[in-house]
Amino acid sequence: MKKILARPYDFQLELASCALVVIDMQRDFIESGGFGEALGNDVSILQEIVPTVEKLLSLWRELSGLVIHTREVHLPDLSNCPPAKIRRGNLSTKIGDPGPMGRLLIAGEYGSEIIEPLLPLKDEVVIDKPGKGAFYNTDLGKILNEKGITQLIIVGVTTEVCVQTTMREANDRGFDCLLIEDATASYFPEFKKSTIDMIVAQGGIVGWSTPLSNLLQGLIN
Ligand code: C5J
Repeated sequence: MKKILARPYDFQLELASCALVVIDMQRDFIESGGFGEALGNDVSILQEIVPTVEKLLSLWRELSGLVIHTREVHLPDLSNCPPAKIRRGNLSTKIGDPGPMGRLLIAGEYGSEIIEPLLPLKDEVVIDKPGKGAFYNTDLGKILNEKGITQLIIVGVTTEVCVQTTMREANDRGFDCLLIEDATASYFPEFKKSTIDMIVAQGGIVGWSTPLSNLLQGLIN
């Protein structure tokens, strides 16, 4: 058991029961010309966390920890896309529309792929999810249970949408989640801060949060 300094109190990490979940580090959210930019966002703010996620990912691989990647993608005919996701916002550019990196958030398109520095290894699990949360309409829960995982280290984008939704879904399913603060980002820095505050409030009502430096420190002790 490794003691990790975290908010609201120390996280007791058990490597064999803990998976690293890397959420939606896809071109569509992080690079220019994707879904995130089509919604009017500045994607450079998400790019800032890439080196931190990369550092954690290589360390986790060295430790032989379980790595799970997720992608927010939909089938080309949109048959698995919750209809509200297409309707919502009355946007001029919607999921499935063509963009410079292919159709937005559609499986198989260039923009839907995970960015180069964080590409999954052959044996790593990649969960394609039609919802914001990674448990909704996916095999994630089954895979984690089969592998005896009870703790999740969570990183990725965006903090208040897919990261927070996944963390809440995981929490309700009994997983202890530790969010790595400098390995998650939002297009809205104030939303990131509020999300972290909400997660750790009331004794960790959703989970724990800490910077990567504390995780690294705890792992070497
Ligand atoms: C969003 C996500 N923000 N991965 N997706 O639509 O957070």
